[in-house]
Amino acid sequence: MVLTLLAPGQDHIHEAKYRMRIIEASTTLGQELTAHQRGLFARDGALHFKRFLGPQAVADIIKAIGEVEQQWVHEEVRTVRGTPVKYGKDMDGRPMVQRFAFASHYHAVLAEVLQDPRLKAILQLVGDDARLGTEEKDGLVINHYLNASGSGFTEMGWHTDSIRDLFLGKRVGPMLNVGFHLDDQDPANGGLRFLPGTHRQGLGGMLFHKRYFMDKRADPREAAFAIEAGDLTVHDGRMWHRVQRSALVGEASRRRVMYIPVINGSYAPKTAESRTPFYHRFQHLVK
Ligand SMILES: O=C(O)CCC(=O)C(=O)O
Ligand SMILES: [Fe+2]
Repeated sequence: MVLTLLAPGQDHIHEAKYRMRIIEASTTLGQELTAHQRGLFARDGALHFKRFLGPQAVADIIKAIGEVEQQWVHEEVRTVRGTPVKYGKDMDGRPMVQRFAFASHYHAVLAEVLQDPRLKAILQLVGDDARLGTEEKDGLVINHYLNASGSGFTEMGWHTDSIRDLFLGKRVGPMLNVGFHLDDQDPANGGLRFLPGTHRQGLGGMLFHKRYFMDKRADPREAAFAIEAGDLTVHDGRMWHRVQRSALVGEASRRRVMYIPVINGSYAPKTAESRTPFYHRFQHLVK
């Protein structure tokens, strides 16, 4: 079943008159993925599991993120293993971290989330040799969006995550991004948008389907998830996606989500000596 609602598109009013597809949540995540779950992922390139984390776990994670934030603000951490940290100002004018990288190395609570045995079922989508990229790519990334005057992170233009492999001169290998959602997100107000099926587009589509990060316009074929805090999502790294700026402002627009990549193939850990990859020079386009 496909649910629909009117997209907000407040930035692009002329495009707002289409019905956005909401990808229905799949059945609960068990020890193994069901044939149906695998089928949905093969077709759409995305899956949504409700209530993977309970309210207490979400609260604990948010507290842990706050502690890491305090430490990084205090120590003026600019990059972690070569990946830039994004800063902004919170509602009260205090500095805030809006994009963390390799966060699981900075708090036991964040490391523990990644030990959850249910994540093993997700690895099956890539294969027997799949692993969580806690040391690779940008590790555990935490995005903290806020639609307010001091914020440096409100939206993100169209992109695929796999393009980074090309910039690093690597073959585009299988890659998933697993998202732990920490705030409710009514898709009518903004949040993640993606083009189902574009993970099957091949290299040409991955390179040229849209203008990377510059294009922020809604697409009539885009889909979204109806997210509650604690939900888990998975998307294929080759799939086109973007983040729609919240139609709300201030506290009600706050959206926190953590992503860990699932990868296979040769192990390519980042270290304190790692240099900033070229693709991070696009960071200034993301505000
Ligand atoms: O915030 C999201 O849900 C998606 C973020 C994203 O696409 C990214 O960090 O690459
Ligand atoms: Fe992404």
